[in-house]
Amino acid sequence: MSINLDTVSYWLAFGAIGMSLGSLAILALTSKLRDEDRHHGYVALAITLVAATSYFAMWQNVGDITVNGHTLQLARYIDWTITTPLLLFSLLAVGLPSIRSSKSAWTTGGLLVALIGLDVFMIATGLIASVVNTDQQMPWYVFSCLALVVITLLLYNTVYKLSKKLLKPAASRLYINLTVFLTILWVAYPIVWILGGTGTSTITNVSENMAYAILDITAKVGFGLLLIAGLMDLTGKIKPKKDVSTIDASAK
Ligand code: RET
Repeated sequence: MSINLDTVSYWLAFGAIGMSLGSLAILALTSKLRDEDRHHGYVALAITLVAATSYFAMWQNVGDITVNGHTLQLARYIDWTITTPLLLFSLLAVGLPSIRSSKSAWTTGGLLVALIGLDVFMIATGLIASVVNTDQQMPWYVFSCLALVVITLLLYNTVYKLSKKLLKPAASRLYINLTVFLTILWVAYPIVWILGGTGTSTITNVSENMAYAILDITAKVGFGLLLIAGLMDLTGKIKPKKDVSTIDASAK
């Protein structure tokens, strides 16, 4: 069997295998977390399992449609609609105490709802930009980018400030490190979109699929592993009591 790096199918198979192996690694690490902290691992696992399935679907050309002369992979947009809200949930679950123990349950819940609402709006308007005629694309692309800007501002400003107020420094530091990691990757998506077949076709179809596969594996598997490792490190520093999660034990 020969492996040809210069095909779309290679990068889709790479994505499916990467997400599957990543899921196994996340499962193994989750089993090492305390019971009180396992929810973080389950969310990370849900993210990589959805992505593994989506890559398998794209590899099999399930959900491919032809728009303006190029192939649009609907499975990507379904994947992003499910996994990006889960990623935002993961971040907030590290950056803020649980609603039960928090003095500001409505603030936490409100921020989560606002972030997820903006995120679904970002993916939906991005999908509209991908299917309308070329001369109608720009406003939808701009709406989507604006949502990404507001999400980033909320994460760096509102959520981080609250995190510093409610949690000990070691915990809010973990939150901001993960936020920086994730937002740098997120900003690359609209760049790939505009360079790829959905936008200006500046890069080849193979490069576009390669870029998304590498970004997706880093943003999902890389993020999940960093989150779990960071949490284990925090547990060592905070030394939480039984039945109290590490993040709740980090509350000031
Ligand atoms: C689109 C196109 C329109 C403009 C913008 C986009 C943003 C997409 C993002 C996707 C993130 C995906 C992740 C996947 C998980 O691993 C829809 C490409 C702003 C930010 C993180």
